[in-house]
Amino acid sequence: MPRRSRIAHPTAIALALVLATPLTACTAPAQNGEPMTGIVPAPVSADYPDRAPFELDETTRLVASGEGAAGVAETFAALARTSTGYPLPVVDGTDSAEGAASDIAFVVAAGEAPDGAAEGYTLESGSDGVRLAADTPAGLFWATQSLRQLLPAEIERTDAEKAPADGWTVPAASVSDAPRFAYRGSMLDVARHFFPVQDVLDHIDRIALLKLNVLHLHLTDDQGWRLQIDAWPELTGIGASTSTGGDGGGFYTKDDYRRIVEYAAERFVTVVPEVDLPGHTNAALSAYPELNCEGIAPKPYEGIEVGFSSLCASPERAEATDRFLADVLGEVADLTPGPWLHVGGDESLATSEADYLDLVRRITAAGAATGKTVIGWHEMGASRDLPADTIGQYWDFVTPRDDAAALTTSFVEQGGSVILSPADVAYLDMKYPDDPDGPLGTKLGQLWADGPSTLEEAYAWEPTAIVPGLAESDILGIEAPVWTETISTAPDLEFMVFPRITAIAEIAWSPAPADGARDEASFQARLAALGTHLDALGVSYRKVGGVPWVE
Ligand code: TNX
Repeated sequence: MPRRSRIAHPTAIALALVLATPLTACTAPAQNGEPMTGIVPAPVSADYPDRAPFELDETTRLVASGEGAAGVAETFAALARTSTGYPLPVVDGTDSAEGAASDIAFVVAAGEAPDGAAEGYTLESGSDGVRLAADTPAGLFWATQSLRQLLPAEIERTDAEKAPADGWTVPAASVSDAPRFAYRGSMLDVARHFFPVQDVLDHIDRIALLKLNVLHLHLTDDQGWRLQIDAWPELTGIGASTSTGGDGGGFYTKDDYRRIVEYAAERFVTVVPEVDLPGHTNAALSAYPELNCEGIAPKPYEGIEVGFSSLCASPERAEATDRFLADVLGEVADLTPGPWLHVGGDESLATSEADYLDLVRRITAAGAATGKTVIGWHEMGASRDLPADTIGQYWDFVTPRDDAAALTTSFVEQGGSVILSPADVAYLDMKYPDDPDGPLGTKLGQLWADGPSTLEEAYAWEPTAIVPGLAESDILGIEAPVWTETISTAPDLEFMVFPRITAIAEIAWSPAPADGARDEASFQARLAALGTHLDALGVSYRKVGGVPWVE
């Protein structure tokens, strides 16, 4: 086969930056002892032998073997066929011995993942082919995300007119990988501003590239109710008509929502729906007078205050409130194949302490009655009546203030676990620092969580060092929320989310650094390579300082 010239394309330049392999070395150069790769989040181990690369060409076949492998290969093919224009047939490789040098093998089989890790995988590439292997389809899918990042950035292009890469090569590589945490989340607030289905699908594709496996959708808040509920039609009839800033409303029909869940599942992303209760409920209260203690519906709300609304705990409203809880949480759970149901519980400042404890007991019981494992923001740890396994989501700072740490350990004491979202480093709606193209001084972003917030801060924290007494095994995972009071368009969302979410993804996936210090230079170099993929995807990320972005 004629060798195509490998003229530098942006990814090649970026990879050259990070790989820059001396001719005599058998692995890529180490920086502070860590091998450099083009993959974000950093794999557990990755070697780049000084061997000829793999060349994907018009004869390449995707050879699938094992349960679920063909589906993963098809998802990869859908991306790569568009950009390469090659047929890339998915063929059954169960009985074939040797693949061709131009083939990519997709293997699901017991014993393939390092240490049997459920989401682990191996990736081998070179002039004799590519082999992706895992114990589970999920692991195999994460292998394809690494492959995606090792290919030229043009692999992401969906506009066929754009020039193809000068050679669809993958450097010779040997990767062995598995995640640190099982729950690696991105939270999107679709309540303060509504985001149409396509924006959510795009977001899912981008977080999957980073091996994040949870999309938490904050579906309800004071400013809007965003999911059709058949038993309570005015939740969307009235409650979905508004948003923050008077920017109009919107909601997902059940079919819309199923489409999101299905698209996510194809990318091994679990959707966690959140119905925020008992505070953050003005949209619901405005739709149904009987949910209010006074029996009078408040006006819809379009501001950015928090902590002024509450479900009613009084016995006169118990029938309506409990029916509301059972209907809403039941219908949401029915739309949810995943194991988790988030019931909020944060900032219920208009609820007395006694009422809060009563309502949390009823809310979490109604959540657990659906068969799902309940998640709540850390304030819910004030209750000692939580269903077993209830998960607390910590949103205070890297250094806990007030009683945030005690409220969080309460979940573990009651048999549950914890998701960490320290606001000062993991809230992606915090402003970036001021610089010529930064949004300080614009309406984009907030400052309350010790903002502004940098990429370095998003990268520099260690999950086990936040809440004293929490063991690694008490931490289900970490999550980066983006609240959308100030964010109303997909480009603005992308600008706030990227690149800081890549730091959160690396903390969630990559091993804890042995000496406690993350290798920022390695991260920044790999992020520059990833930037070329984000460019090809059309993501309007912020080119923060300190990263050698490829122009
Ligand atoms: C806090 S922290 C909130 C949200 C706001 C966000 C803005 C938490 C669980 N709730 O209601 O949207 O700050 O950054």
